[in-house]
Amino acid sequence: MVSRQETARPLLTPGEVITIAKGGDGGFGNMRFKSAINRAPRQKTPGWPGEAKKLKLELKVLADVGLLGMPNAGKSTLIRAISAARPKVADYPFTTLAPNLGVVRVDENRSFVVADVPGLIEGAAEGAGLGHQFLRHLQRTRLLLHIVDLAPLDGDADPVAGARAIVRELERYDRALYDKPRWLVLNKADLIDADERKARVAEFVKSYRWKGPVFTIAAISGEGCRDLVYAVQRWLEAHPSEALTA
Ligand SMILES: Nc1nc2c(ncn2[C@@H]2O[C@H](COP(=O)(O)OP(=O)(O)OP(=O)(O)O)[C@@H](O)[C@H]2O)c(=O)[nH]1
Ligand SMILES: [Mg+2]
Repeated sequence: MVSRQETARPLLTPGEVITIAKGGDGGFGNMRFKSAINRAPRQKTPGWPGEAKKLKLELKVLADVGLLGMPNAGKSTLIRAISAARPKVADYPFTTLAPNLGVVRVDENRSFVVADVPGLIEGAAEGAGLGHQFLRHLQRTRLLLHIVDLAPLDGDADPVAGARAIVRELERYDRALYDKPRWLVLNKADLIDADERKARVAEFVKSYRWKGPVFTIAAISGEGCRDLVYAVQRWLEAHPSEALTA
């Protein structure tokens, strides 16, 4: 048997109905054979079977903004700080095992949705850590926030190398995801002395060779989060979502 893999179209609106497999046909019954000389026909045709297909259904969450980062970077802490979502936060990697959505209410009439996904590590494409299976949930977002722990507890950890590794994984997984607008969010600023912060941020940006938007926050206390949230909302309003495709 020839196995054929095809991608069905996405279901994007509630209640949407599509035909995936055509139903069978019952064939002709005796009425069809009735005539003046054959008033009580006993003929029929057997009909034809319907199509049978094996389907793999995939759920992709819909969010405006996706959080991307290494385990422990503070993604779940950030979503707790800016929305009513209450994902678990803990000081060990891979606390988040499934995506969480949070609605960020900027004011009475304006809000956006953020998706917190499990952390990503180098080698995810080969299945390291939780692999990159959750990255598909970022495919429908419009803006990615790359959360980086600026003050890792492990003094030998290099945040710049870590940030590069994540972006490499992103590129390997899906070029379109890599090309999405991405902002750098440097977290855990509270762990750095106030008079050192500016220099540490500048040093990071320079060695990471980052030219895009950068925000410094302490998700744990909410410091800097308001500016970030307002900037995101403004950006989303300036870049209305295009029609959704697969
Ligand atoms: N000091 C400080 N600690 C923080 C900050 N943000 C997060 N943390 C701590 O960092 C640890 C990891 O935070 P999480 O929010 O669980 O990190 P995560 O990125 O969601 O991690 P995974 O779900 O494992 O990918 C927790 O102990 C948090 O309390 C911050 O701004 N400052
Ligand atoms: Mg988490």
